[in-house]
Amino acid sequence: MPANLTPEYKKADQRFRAAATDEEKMSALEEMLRAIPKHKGTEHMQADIKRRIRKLKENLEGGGKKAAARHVDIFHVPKGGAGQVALLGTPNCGKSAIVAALSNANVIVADYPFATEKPVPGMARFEDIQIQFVDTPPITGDYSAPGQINVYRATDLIAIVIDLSADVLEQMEICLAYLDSRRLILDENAPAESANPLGRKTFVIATKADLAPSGTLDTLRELTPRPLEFLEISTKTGQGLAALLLRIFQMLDIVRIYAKKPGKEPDMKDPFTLLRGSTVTDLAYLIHRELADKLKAARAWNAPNIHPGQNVPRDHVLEDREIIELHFS
Ligand SMILES: Nc1nc2c(ncn2[C@@H]2O[C@H](COP(=O)(O)OP(=O)(O)O)[C@@H](O)[C@H]2O)c(=O)[nH]1
Ligand SMILES: [Mg+2]
Repeated sequence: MPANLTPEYKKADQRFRAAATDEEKMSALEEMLRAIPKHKGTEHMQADIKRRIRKLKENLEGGGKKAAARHVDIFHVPKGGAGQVALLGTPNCGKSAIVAALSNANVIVADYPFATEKPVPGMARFEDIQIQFVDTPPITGDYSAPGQINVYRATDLIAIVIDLSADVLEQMEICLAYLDSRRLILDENAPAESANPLGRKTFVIATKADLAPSGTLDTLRELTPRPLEFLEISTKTGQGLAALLLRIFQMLDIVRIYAKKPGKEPDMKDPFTLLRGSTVTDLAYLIHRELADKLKAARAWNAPNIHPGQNVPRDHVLEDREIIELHFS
């Protein structure tokens, strides 16, 4: 039975992953528990959420003593932009070159391994939004930095980076073993009983296409024991970079909404981004928590099946590129 998770649940789940403090985590977990559809198919997930709430409570209650010893987690990358993609790969596979090619982040691209020691975020522009890429230290068959897993747990998308000019099957095996052993791969088609609440959407960036012996990607695709999507690029020639950003935008499953004040032109430069399935109420909440309760009416433009400027109800589901005018009491 599929879990049929609602946008409310997914939103709370995103809040949980973005949470920087235990208090924020607690509030998000409680919301997840409220929003999760209650049926047999989600019992496993409900139990998992309850277990995490219990553990967090213990932390919070014991917090008085431990507070002074709180350490800085260099693997906590604050989220920015409309969504985050964390790279995963073996040494020298080309992770830093990807972040360097797509953003102005100050990453080190080097032909020696382990040049990247901690995660470095960089912002890439896609049309009128920013997507955050996180460059990471490499993993090998027997080593990964201890805190690195937190980057992947908290991110929106995991990109396995494979160097097409090296041993592709070995790299894939190392990356999949890393993710599998930490239950990080999300199989969206899995039945809810075996659904993995810690899983993240994962895809593959096959890079250094300019150096790849012909047929390498086909072999990799055939021999990868998972239904992963492969995107082929070269940071040297620029091949595939635009397509990569477009697919990432689609995988993030977000909509861009332009807000408009009554009687004013809409702000077309800086859209709000929300998860697909979000409503007018969600937009109001995002703009201003306190004002959301005072939302009286809304009008929409640029929406399918809606006349320009037509009134829409609070539960109107937003589509990408809609313009919304909110009226508060
Ligand atoms: N020809 C070619 N070389 C690349 C490409 N991407 C990265 N490199 C080279 O591969 C080496 C390792 O790249 P880097 O991004 O530092 O790898 P990382 O260890 O995964 O961060 C560097 O010498 C890069 O110049 C590519 O698309 N084509
Ligand atoms: Mg690097």
